[in-house]
Amino acid sequence: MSTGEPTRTHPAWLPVEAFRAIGSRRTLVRGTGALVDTVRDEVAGACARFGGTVTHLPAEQRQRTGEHDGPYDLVFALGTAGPLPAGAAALAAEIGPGSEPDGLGPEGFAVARRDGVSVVLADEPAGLLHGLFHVVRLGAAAFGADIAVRRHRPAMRLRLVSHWDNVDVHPVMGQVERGYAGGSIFWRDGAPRRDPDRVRDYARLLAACGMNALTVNNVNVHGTATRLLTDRLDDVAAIADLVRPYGIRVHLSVNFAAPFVLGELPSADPLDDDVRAWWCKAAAQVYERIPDFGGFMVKADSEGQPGPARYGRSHADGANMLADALAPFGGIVHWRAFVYNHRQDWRDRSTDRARAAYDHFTPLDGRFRENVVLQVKHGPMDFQVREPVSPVLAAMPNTRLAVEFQATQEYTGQQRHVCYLGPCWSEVLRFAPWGPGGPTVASVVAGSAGDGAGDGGASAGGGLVVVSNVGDDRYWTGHPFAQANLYVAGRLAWAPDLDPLAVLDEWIELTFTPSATGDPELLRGTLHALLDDSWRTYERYTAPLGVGFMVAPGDHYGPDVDGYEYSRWGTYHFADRYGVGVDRTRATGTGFTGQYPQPWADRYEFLETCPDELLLFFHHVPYQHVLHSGSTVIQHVYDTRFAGVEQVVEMVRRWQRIGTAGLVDPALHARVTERLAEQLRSAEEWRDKVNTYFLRKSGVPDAHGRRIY
Ligand code: GCW
Repeated sequence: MSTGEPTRTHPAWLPVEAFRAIGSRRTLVRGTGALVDTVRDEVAGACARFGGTVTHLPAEQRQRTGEHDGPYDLVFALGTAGPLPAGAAALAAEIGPGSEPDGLGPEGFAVARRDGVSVVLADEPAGLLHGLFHVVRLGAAAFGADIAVRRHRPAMRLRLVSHWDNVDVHPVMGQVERGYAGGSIFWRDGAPRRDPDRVRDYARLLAACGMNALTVNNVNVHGTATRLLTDRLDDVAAIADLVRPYGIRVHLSVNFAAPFVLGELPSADPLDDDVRAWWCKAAAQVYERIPDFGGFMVKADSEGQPGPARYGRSHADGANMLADALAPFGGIVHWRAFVYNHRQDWRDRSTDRARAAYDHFTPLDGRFRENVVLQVKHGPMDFQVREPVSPVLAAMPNTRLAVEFQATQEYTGQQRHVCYLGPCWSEVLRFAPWGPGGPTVASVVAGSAGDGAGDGGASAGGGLVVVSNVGDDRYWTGHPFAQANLYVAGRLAWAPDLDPLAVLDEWIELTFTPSATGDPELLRGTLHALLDDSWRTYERYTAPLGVGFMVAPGDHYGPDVDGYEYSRWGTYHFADRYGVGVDRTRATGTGFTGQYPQPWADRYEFLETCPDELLLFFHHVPYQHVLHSGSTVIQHVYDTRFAGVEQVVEMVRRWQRIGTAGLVDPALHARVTERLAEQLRSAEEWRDKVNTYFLRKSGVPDAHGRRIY
């Protein structure tokens, strides 16, 4: 049956309905600047729809009297923009510039409501823009009871979406590497896609969840993509022009060997003067064309990408060369820490991929320039459904560190499965590597963890990077619910202490407007129930207890328990007839536990204190080992696989009720229904293959006698 899907792109978390409250009020916008114009235009668009009015008085217009008096329900004002209506002026004096020693910062804003006027103040235009979306999120509440003064500043300065979009279609990876939402919104078959509306809408969505930067191309840079830096720079500039009105800066993934690959120099040695000069010239050209360009992202000496090692140079040498080229213009190098031996011999038990990033990078702490950000995947392996936090994040006090998350669901169901990652990322950000009460990962990457001990610019922090899950699909993300992952990434980058389930509700509230006749509580409750625990549900039917992988090699979708067991990728579970798991202890294993500071170095080292959910990441144990939960490992494997599938069955059932009640757009309902059917099929396949594998290996039957093949 055809789903009869409309062709218009889904508005995600910015449907017109989300602007009803603003659009039906009288708004004054006070200030000058391109982003102030964006605020005005957004409000004007909403007013055209919902009958309100907007008055824009640029800062220069100080003298003209009367107009600023209103009456207004809502005032957006830059601190320096001149006279305000009486009520707003009083609030402005209280919360505006000068009320705090360090002001509101380049993107911060303050909000308050009193005597029937809501006021948003900022020092800079970007702050007003973020303030606008804050008011959108508040909805009607922005115009109800008084709101006490509250200042909002992003915890992280750099909040970047990394696109793994290829310019040319890659023969294996396609147009978007690990993309599960169709083609690229930027590129098609070697050329720009030229869909300006789409790119503008995207920038708007990113701004509305708190992001401020993106890369336009894959970290694996091949073919035409290498030339984005040189003769294809116009294509990058065109994207930058489209996203700039929403405060989004463009960054570029570059090929470390570009001068060599492009045939311009015989080498790409970072200590060679000609190479250094080449990069300086390239950077200068980029900034001439794109004055607010963000910087370079580099995957070097990793999975076949070229890097400084070829010339016997260190990652610091490589990163610093690029940093020096960008420094005069204020650009940043995002240098990825995802470096490991991808040609390992599985017979070699001494090499541990989990150790690699730490072993490569911690000796270089303090040697990176201030405008280098070391970008660290949140776990030591590779975006598995459950991993410990990467110890690198706690081991480089003199380096600006960024944490990298993966919204594209490579290992978490490829946007066919519902898997809301907010709780996973929140756990990472709240993790306290030095023990409870100490600094968290969020404070490390925000640059607020230190005691000033670091002198390498670490206090600036490297922020948060998320690998995009967006494509040219009508719903942006294939699975409409996968939108929530991009949304929560932005919200957590802005405010890492937010409760991910509250963010989920916020996303639901913005995105889904129940039909006038429907039951909004049923809709909201169902959506919440489908997503809130979906990450743990996915974990329950896939690889157990932190052991990871067990996916089909290549496309990484679906179960293949031994798929990577005898491969070169360093991702093993070591199951035999006695037990399973990777011994990463200092006592008898690879010593990885020693990369953590205390108390975790010991907590992970000993069975008595290792958390259940990571047991097989750190230990090889017999099947009859008893977990803290009281269950044996083997029984836990069976129980959770059965439970996980049951939960998916329940999800399907709940979603059917929503359809019968006609609570959502039928096309969206159909899309989710189709994906849930596949999730259920796949979850059953995982359950049966994993259970059967372990029954055959261990010979231990299920205590409840359920069907295992
Ligand atoms: O998880 C792996 C992916 C690769 C990806 C790599 C990386 C872009 O399988 O496709 O390459 O991570 O993060 O660089």
